[in-house]
Amino acid sequence: MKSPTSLLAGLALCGLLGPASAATGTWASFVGVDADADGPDATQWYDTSAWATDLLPDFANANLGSFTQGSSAWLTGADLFVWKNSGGDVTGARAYWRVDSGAWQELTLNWGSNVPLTIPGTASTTGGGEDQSWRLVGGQVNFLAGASAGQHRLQVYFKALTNEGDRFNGSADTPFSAGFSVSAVPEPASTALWLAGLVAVGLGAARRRMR
Ligand SMILES: [Ca+2]
Ligand SMILES: [Ca+2]
Repeated sequence: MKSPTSLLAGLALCGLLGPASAATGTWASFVGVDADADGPDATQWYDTSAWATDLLPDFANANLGSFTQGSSAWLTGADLFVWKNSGGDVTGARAYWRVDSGAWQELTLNWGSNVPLTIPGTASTTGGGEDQSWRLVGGQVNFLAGASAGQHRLQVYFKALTNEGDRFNGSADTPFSAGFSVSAVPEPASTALWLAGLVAVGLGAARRRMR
C-alpha cells in the first residue's frame, strides 16, 4: 500500500511532467486577390480576422467583384502568421481554398520571415518573440475557372505544421469567405444572329458604294 507521502510525491511529479501547454499556434492570416482579368500582376490584400491596427479590408463578406463567365480572377497570395516558444517548432504551412462546396485545393506556403513581420501590402510591421510569417506570393490560382453564372463564395483557411501537430486558422468547417458574382456570356445563337446582321448591313453599304 502506498504511503500518503509517495502519493503526494507522485501527484507532484504528474504536475511537473503533465500535459505541456501548447507552444505553437497561429494568430493572423491574409488573402491576396487580383480581381481584374489581365493576369495576376497586382494584389489587393485582405485580413481574415479583426486586426488591432486595421490596415486592410476584411476578407469576410468582401465583394471580390462581378465577372463574366469564362474570364479570370486570381488568388495571388496567402500569408499566415504563427507563434512558437518553449521548444515548439513550425515546419511548414498550407492554405486551402475552394469555391462554394467544391473540393478543397491545397497551396503550399513557404517560410517568409521571422520578426518583424510585414503586414502584406503595407509597409507596417508587427510581431514579437519567435513569430514567423509563412506565405505564398505571386500565386496564379484562377478561382473563376469553371464557375457557373450566379453568386459564389471564395473560401479559405490555413494550417501550420508543427512538432506538436497541426494548428489551424479558420477550418474546413468554418472557413473565411468572400463573395463574388458571375454573369453568363451571351448565347451563341444570339451572337451569330448579331454577326449575321452586321454582315448584311455591311453588304448593303458595299452595294450602295458600287452603284
Ligand atoms: Ca491583374
Ligand atoms: Ca480589416
